[in-house]
Amino acid sequence: MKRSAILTATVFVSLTLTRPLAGQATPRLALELQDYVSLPVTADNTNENTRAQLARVNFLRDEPGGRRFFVNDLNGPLYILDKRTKTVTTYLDFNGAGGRPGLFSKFTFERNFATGLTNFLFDPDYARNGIFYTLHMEDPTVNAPALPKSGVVPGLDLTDYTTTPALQTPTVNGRIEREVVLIEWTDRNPSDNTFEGTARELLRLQEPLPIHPLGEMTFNPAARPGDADWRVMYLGSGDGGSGEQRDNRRLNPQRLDTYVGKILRIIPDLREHTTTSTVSSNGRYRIPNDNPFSMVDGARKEIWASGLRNPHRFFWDVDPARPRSPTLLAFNIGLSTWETVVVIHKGANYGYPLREGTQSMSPTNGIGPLPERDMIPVQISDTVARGEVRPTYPVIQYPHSRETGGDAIANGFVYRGKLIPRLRDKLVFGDITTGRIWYANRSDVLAADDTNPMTVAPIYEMDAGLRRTAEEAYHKRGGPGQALPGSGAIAGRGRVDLRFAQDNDGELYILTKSDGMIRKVVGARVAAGAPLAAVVPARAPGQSVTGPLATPSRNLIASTPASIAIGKRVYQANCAACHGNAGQGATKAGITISVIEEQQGRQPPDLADDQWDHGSSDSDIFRVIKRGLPPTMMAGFDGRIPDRDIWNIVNYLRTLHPGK
Ligand code: HEC
Ligand SMILES: [Ca+2]
Ligand SMILES: [Ca+2]
Repeated sequence: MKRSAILTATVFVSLTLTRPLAGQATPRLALELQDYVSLPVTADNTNENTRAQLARVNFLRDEPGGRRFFVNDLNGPLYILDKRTKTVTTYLDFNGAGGRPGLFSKFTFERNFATGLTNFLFDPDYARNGIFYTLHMEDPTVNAPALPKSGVVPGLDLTDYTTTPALQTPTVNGRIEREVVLIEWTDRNPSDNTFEGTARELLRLQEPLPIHPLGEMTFNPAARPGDADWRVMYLGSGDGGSGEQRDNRRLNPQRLDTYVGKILRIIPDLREHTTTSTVSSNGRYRIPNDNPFSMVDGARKEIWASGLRNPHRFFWDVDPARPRSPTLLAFNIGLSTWETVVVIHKGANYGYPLREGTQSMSPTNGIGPLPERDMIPVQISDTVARGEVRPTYPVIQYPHSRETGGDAIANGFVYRGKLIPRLRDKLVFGDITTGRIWYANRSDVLAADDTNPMTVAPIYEMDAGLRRTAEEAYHKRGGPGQALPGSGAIAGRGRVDLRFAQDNDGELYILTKSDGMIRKVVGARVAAGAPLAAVVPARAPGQSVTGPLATPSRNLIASTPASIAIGKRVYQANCAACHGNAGQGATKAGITISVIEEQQGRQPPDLADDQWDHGSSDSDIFRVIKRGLPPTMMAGFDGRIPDRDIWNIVNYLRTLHPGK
C-alpha cells in the first residue's frame, strides 16, 4: 500500500484581525496529510460537472467495535473498508437505475450534488443487533417499482418489505422532483462482509428540487439504555431548495407543517420508548412525546428545530466535564452570504429564509442588518402564524468571499485523538468547494452560543495544500479534465469537494470527491511566517448590528477616473467570478455556476448591456449591490464593501455599456 506523506504548502493568506485574542499568540498551523485509501473510480466523464468526480465519497464511519470502516459513494455503493488490509469491498449497491445491477430501480444519482446514496448510520446497539440506516434518493417519475429488486443481494429477505406513502412537502407548481428514502437494515451476521437479513422502509419524504435533501442522521452518543435519548435519531433535513424560490415554497423552512428545512427527531424502532412516544402517521417509527411541537395543532410532531437551509452534517461535542449531555452542532450551507455552524436547541428557529447568518434577508429589503425588534412569526402553515419567536444565530460563520471565505461549509469535528496534541480541543472544519480549512477553539464555539447574534467564534485558517494535492491525484488517477470537475462562485473552475470524517479514536480523515481519495490527518506543524490572524466575520467593519435600511437617493461619489479605477478593482475582486471580468455576464464569460444550473435558475446577468431588471438609477444599482437580491445568489455586500466603494463600482459599471 502506497503511503506517501504529503507535506503542505505554506501559502500565507492575509486575514483581517478584528478581535485580538487575549494572552498567547496563536501559531499558524499546517496540516500534514497521508494518503489512506483511493476509492474505486465511479465517474461519468461525459460530463464536466460533479458527476465527473472520480468517486463521490460522502461519509466514512467507524464500525462500533472498530475493525472496519464503512464508506459510501453517492453513485451507489456502500463499501466496507478493512482497516488492516485497506481493501474495499462492496457491501450493498443501491444503484439499480436504468438497468444497472444495484438494488433500487428508481435510484437517482446523476444530477450534481447530494443525489444518490447520501448517507448511512450505525444503530447505537449495532454490535448486538446488526441494525443500520441508509438514506438514498429516488426519482418518483421513473416508471419502475420502488421495492428493492429481488435477487440482487442473495441474503436479503424481502418477504415483508413494503414501501410507504411519501410524506408531503408543499409546492406551488405541483413539481416534486425527488423522494428521499430512509431504510432500516438488519444484518443477522454483522461480522462478515455480506448482507443477510431484512430491511424496513421507515419513511420517504418529498423534495421539491434535487438539492439540499434530508441527508444527515445521528444518535446522541452519550445516551444509554433507559435514557430518553437512547436510540432516538436526529435527522438533518435540508429545505429541498424551497427557501430560494420566489414563490410560496420559500417559507417551507419556517412552516411547522413541513418536514423540510428542519431538524427532525424520531425513534426508528417501534419497540423502543413505547410509553413516552406516539406511532408516526405511516406506522413505521415513533415520535417522542417531548418533541417541542408535539402538542401544537397543525405542526409536524417530528420537528425538533426549524428555519435551516441545509444542515447537511452534524457533530456532537462531548464536554469531558459533562459527558452525559453533549452539544449537537449542525453545519449549515448558506444561500448568498454566510456559511454557518449552529448549536441545535430544542424548538429553536434559525431564521432561514428570513435570516442568513447574523443578517436579515428579504426579497424586498435584501440582505441587511437585523431589525431593532428581532422577532419572526411562528409559521404553522402558509397562511396561519401563531405568535412570534426570536431567531437563534450561528456560533461560527464565514462569508462568501475570496479573501476570507468560501462557497459552502463542509463539516468538521473537535479533535480528540492522540496523534496530534496541537489540535486537541479545536473544531477543525472546511469549505467544500475551495478546500479551505479552518479551526475554531472549542471553548469559543460554546461561548458564542449566547443570545447575542454578534458573538461568533474566531476562526483560524490552516494550510493543507488540499487543492493542489487533489489536482495532482485527480490527474494521476486518470481524471481527464484540465481542472477539477464542477465550479463554484468563489472556488471558480474546479471543486475540491471536501468532507471530514473522524474515527472512534478521534483521529481525522479528509474525503475528497474530486479525486476520490481518503487521506488521514497525521500532523499539524507550526508553519513559518507571519502569525495567523483570527477572523470574526459577524461584525464586519462599518456594519451595524441593527439599523435602518435606507439607501441614499443619489450617487455620492463623482465619476472621476480615480473612482472608476477603484470601482474596477473592487469589482474584479468581488464580482468578476460571477458576472465576468468585463461585466459581460456569466454566459458570455463562459462561467456556469453549478448551483444555479442545478436549479435551472438565472445565471449572473450582463451588467454592460444597459438592461437593468432591478432598477436602472445609480441608487437602484447601489441598493442591489448593498442589499443583494434574495432569494438568489446575488448577495448583499453590506459590511463587506464600504458604501463608498459600492458607489465606485456603480461608476465603473456605467462605463461598460458599449454606448458609453
Ligand atoms: C455568486 C455570484 C454573484 C456574485 C459574486 C455577484 N453577483 Fe450580481 N448577480 C448574481 C445573480 C445570479 C444575479 C441575478 C439575480 C436575479 O435577478 O435572478 C445578479 C444580479 C446583479 C445585478 C442586477 C442586475 C439587473 O439586471 O438589475 C447587479 C447590479 C449585480 N448583480 C451587481 C453585482 C456586483 C457589483 C457584484 C460585486 C460587488 C456582484 N453582482 C456579485 C450573482 C452574483
Ligand atoms: Ca453480514
Ligand atoms: Ca452568539
